[in-house]
Amino acid sequence: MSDTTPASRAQALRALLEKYNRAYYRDDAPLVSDAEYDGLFRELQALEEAHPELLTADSPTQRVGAAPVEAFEPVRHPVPMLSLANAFSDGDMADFDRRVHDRLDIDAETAVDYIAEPKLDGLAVSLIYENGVLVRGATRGDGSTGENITANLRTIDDVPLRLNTEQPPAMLEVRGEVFMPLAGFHALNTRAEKYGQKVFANPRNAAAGSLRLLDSRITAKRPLALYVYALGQVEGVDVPATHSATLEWLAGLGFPVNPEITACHGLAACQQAYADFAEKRAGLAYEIDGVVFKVDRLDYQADLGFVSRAPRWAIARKFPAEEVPTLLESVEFQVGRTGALTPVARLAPVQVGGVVVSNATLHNMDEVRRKDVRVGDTVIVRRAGDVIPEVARVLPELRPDNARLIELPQTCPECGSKVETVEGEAVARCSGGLFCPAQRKAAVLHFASRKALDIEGLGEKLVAQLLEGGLIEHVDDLFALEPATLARLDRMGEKSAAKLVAAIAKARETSFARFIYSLGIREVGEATAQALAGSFASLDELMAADAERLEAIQDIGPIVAKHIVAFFAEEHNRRIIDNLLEAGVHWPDPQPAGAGAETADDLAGNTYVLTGTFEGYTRDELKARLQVRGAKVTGSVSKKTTAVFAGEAPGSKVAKAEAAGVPVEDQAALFGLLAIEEQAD
Ligand code: 9MJ
Repeated sequence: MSDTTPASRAQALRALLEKYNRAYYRDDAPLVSDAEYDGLFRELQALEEAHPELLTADSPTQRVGAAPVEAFEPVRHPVPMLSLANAFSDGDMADFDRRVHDRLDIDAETAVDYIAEPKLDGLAVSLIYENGVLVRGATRGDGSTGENITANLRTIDDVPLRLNTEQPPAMLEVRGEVFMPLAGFHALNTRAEKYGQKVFANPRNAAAGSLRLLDSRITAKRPLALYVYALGQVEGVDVPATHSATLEWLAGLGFPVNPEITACHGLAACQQAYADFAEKRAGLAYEIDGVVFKVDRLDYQADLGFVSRAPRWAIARKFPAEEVPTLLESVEFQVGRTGALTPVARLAPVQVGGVVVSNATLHNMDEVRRKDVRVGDTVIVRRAGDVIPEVARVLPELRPDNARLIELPQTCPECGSKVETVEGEAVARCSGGLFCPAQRKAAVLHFASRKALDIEGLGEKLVAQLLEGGLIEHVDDLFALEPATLARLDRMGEKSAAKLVAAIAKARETSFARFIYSLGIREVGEATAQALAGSFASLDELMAADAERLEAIQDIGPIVAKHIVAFFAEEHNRRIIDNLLEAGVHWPDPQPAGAGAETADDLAGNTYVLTGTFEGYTRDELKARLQVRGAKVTGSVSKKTTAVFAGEAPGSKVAKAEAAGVPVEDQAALFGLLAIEEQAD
């Protein structure tokens, strides 16, 4: 696929990582996220491990950081300031714990005590106190030589200028992280924007940039904070026997120690602490990018020692990266329900946001061209939260000579029909309509999906078998399926066949809105289907509506109206609808006009949050019902939230609402508002 050799790849990676390093360390202006850097760094490390002849002395893998800039005086660290090895999974943590046991010769059943610390994303600093007085403050630099930034560090309120003790040690070096809490960061950027000054990309840059200003009067105005977490060189005092006792001792001397730090007895407690911090993360006043675990006993730490870049007694468990580089191996075009062709990237599998991703959407050809994506490229894959993975951008520096342009096929890859593109529209479509098996399959899957008729067990493989075997042609044929016919299918026993038939039978009883949604009319999503169901007394009335009548409904514009009219004008669609009704698909009569105020804007100006599960309705359905009436429904609680509706097993949003003084209401209140009768079953 690519004429990249390991040697040329290693060289390209080294050059790119050097460039990123300079931007990060020297200019405080990172070009890429840490996760992106880490991904490329690990690729280079793996290449060098597999091909040791490729390793060069100046490879970025052989260095801790970058050389210091010249403006500040270089200072040598009496004890090297090392970085931390990373863990990305429970498995990595278990390996770490096992290595600790093995090296210390502790049997597997005996739990080791660890300390879990939020991993701050700021700038590591060293503070040296002679006879209790701050004499020098420095950055980490490359680990052995940093920059003397004493004047700047003195301006930070959290940095003690004198130790809080009558008997100070002759020499005490304390290490920690200077960071910028989020509130200060946002305020700083707001002000910078107002005065046309430099806006920082993230709190880490802002902290680093502020600490390395040549004029400490400006640093003094920056909202910087400090948490300490380690000792360096110490003379003239006995230090405590454990890391936790050291932190307490440091707190007593006047240093700020993060109150979130917790003790973990054994591996399982560490895994739990990680999960707890992941949950807490969004509520913290500062950014963290993981959790650092340290062996508590300092004698154990001394026995464990160091390996190349990092101590063996500590590990940083990183939160899953949401943007990661990987190789784009090929592109295929997927045909959707409406015939739309979506370019899908087939990728070398990578962990993104905690799951393995090997496919990502490229959206459409306009996006492919705008991002200049080519087969053979190293691309950045992004997956934030629950969203589907996408190719965010390309790393052009790593493009091999034989990278291939991506071209839209002239004919549908599924049915061979002509592919049509409409001037001014990004989407290309297969013109085959329901002749195209991919469109038919997608239509059946949509009909059976959770938000439509919700037929449990009718998945992709089964639908493909039903269509290919000629057992169904369209959605209405589902209701005629017999258990005996189904039982003959691959991987389908009598029991599961009977279950599927029962699930199909159950789907006959539905709601007007779900039925409209299930038809798969272009541009008619759940909210539009709800709006339509609320605006028409019957299906006949909806089917007879012209564009003008439809456009009178809130949120329905001329394009959607046109698609609706065209759908019901199609003879074939009317026949399928007749067949569905004949097969017994039904729903309760709509509310008498006026009762539900369905099309009124009576909830405009209100913002609601839904959490937990509600009887008989998905959160999306309820959200649509609120939206139709003008309300806003959001995913997170803020002071602007009118109320939080909490169903069964609600999440942390209830606590957030209570803390913010936002009213919390129950299912009955929500159903009352929406005029939904609570069901007896
Ligand atoms: C951060 N960044 O929060 C360490 N760190 O300990 C914490 N970094 C560290 N500890 C030894 N909490 C080397 C680095």
